[in-house]
Amino acid sequence: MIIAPHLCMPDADVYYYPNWLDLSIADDYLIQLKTNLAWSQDYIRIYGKDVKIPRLQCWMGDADAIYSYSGLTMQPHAWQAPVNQIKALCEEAANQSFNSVLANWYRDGADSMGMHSDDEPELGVQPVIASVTLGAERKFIFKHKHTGQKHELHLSHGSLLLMQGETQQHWQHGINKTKKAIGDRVNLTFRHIYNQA
Ligand SMILES: O=C(O)CCC(=O)C(=O)O
Ligand SMILES: [Mn+2]
Repeated sequence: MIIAPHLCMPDADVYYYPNWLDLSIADDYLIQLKTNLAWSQDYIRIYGKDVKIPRLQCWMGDADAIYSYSGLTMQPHAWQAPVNQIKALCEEAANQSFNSVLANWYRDGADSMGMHSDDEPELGVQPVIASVTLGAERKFIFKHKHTGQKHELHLSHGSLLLMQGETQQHWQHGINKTKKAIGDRVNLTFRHIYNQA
């Protein structure tokens, strides 16, 4: 089956490229990222309570790319290979420059990401977000903020998901926990932060 890269979703502009990376290169990237990134398990504030986020993460970028969400302010780690190599590939695919990336490590099916939009003010009005998957396939759920319409995708090893235009304004996205015995997954979401000094 051939999957068209542009997804058929109203009020959105989303492209999905499975097999975007050569699989042996994607295997190498996965090992390098798990070994070399400064992973931490951070806390966010939800309804006045500090809650451990259900995954590991690492914020990387230009020195002034500071990002805040849910009460957590992240200072960037300096760019390192192979993240900057993957960034260059994403910039070519998206035809846009990125100055930061949020790396997420889902250790198993118990790790997840709640439904949200990447719509913080520092991401600009119509953010372009390039999201690369390495490792276990996970179900990625889109939900329309007004109609409740859902669109599900299975993000595969070496794939690229591009979200742009009005997507963040009208849709939320997230990754649910699963009881299936699955391996781990590293995701890189490249962004451009505009609140630079
Ligand atoms: O892991 C994913 O595919 C989603 C990551 C995400 O939505 C984010 O970092 O904002
Ligand atoms: Mn997101």
